[in-house]
Amino acid sequence: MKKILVLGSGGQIGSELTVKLREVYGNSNVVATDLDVSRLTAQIKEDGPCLSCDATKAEQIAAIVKEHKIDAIYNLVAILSATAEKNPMLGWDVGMGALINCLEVSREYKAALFTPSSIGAFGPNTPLNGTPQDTIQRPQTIYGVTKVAGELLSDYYFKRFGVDTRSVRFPGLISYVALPGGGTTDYAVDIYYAAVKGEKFECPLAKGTLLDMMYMPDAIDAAIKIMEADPAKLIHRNSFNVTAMHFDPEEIYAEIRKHKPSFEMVYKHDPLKQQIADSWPNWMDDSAARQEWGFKPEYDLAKMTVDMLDKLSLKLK
Ligand code: VAH
Repeated sequence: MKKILVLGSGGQIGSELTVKLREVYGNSNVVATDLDVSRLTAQIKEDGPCLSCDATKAEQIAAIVKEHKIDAIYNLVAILSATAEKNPMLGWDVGMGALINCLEVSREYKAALFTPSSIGAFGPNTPLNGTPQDTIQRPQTIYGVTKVAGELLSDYYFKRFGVDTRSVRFPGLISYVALPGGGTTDYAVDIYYAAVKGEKFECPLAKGTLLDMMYMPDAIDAAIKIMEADPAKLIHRNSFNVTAMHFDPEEIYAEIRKHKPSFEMVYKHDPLKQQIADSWPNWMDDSAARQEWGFKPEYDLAKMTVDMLDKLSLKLK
């Protein structure tokens, strides 16, 4: 059975991806790591191997890959868009430092490597509606620059050294397990928490701000499915557009009010997040992912809203 290393198991994606990987490959075959292991959920700590790992230090990754005979690395280490914009060098050092280390270790130990990209890899002169798989990418955030650089480096390592690198451009991810941190799309998570807590929600993005979004279960399935895909069928590798829905604040607000009619939202503009969101696609064309490796999300806004409200009602009671 494959041995998997997850870098960033304490983050929004890692908290759920690690659990699902253990279901697929077996608890003892998935090594969960984070810079701060106290961030790991109790379930992840109990179910399988957990280690501290600073992904900006190549020797720490290499030691784990060697000792555990790792076949595939999921590199989830990044500083998200809005936070990185406040500290660009941190965003660059963490995002690119972790990636180049993973690429070199993968090359040396012949491990496959998954590193998520993002809609943040596009910029204001990218076609915003039906954003093509192959199109101009001139992002204006340091997060976006690291994602484009990451896509190019990952493709380079595949072509130059045969490293099995694969990636998807995630939209905004919505989940109830671990809170996101410092993302432009985080409002789409925070709004559900406010609704369940009975609080008025202050939306940082303006009415009409369309963004691609995905429920975390679909993101987790996509991350695993692409790594299990037949390499002979992959025309692209780094990185596939994937999306499940797109909406603006009014649409998610209206969907929640179907279940919580008294829920209130007001707008409290965040200029930085608005500027970032305005430079990202309204919605992407993800036909390449669907054709080359069978990407097929299960959740739309209505189905996600029912599940988010149910799960948060249990979590927050
Ligand atoms: C962010 N949630 O907002 C992340 C993501 C597509 C957005 O990369 O930075």
